[in-house]
Amino acid sequence: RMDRETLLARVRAQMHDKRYQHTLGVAETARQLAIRFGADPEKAELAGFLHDYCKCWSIDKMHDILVRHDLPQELLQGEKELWHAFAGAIVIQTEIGVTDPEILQAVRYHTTGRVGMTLLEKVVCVADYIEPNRQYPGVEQIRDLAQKDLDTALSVALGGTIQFLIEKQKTVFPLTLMAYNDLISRRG
Ligand code: DGI
Ligand code: FE
Ligand code: FE
Ligand code: FE
Repeated sequence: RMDRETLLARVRAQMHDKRYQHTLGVAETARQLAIRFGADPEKAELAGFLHDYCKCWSIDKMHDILVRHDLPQELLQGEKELWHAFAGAIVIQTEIGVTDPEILQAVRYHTTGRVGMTLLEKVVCVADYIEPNRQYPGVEQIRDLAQKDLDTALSVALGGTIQFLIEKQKTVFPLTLMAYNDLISRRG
């Protein structure tokens, strides 16, 4: 396993300063959420630190990765904003040496979510929505919910994203919609 200095420098080199500040915020927030809800804090912090590894990569560079790993056609034909999550899960294996499937899944699904998300996946996804540098209408409500109810925080967050996409007349990726429905339909 790569030493901490090298890991920090490697991630730092992939992105501009603002994105790195967000990355540090997600890592710390994910660690705190993991402690609160009983996930592994070390895994949460690492997944949070790596979640946007490819976010600032060029479309071409991400596209190359995705076609070489035969990902679903609907992903390649769809919204490019989603690519960094799927590319990231591949690239952190080869460039960082991450093998833990739980961490890889948390990175892969941090943007869209999916049906049957694990606790670690939820922690990273919610941390991405509420880390201290995030500012958008409704973020305070999601921060409050994340103090006690992770599933509700996540369903409100995904619901807000879906609403935002509809307002902008953008496509909603099937996984995003299915993740939202899954969380809502499981509510007791
Ligand atoms: O990478 P971040 O900016 O930290 O956050 P993210 O990975 O959660 O989301 C990146 C973008 O992806 C965000 O602007 C919203 C967009 N997005 C999320 N789900 C969908 C989506 N865009 C489309 N078109 N469809 C989706 O289902
Ligand atoms: Fe992201
Ligand atoms: Fe960027
Ligand atoms: Fe992010």
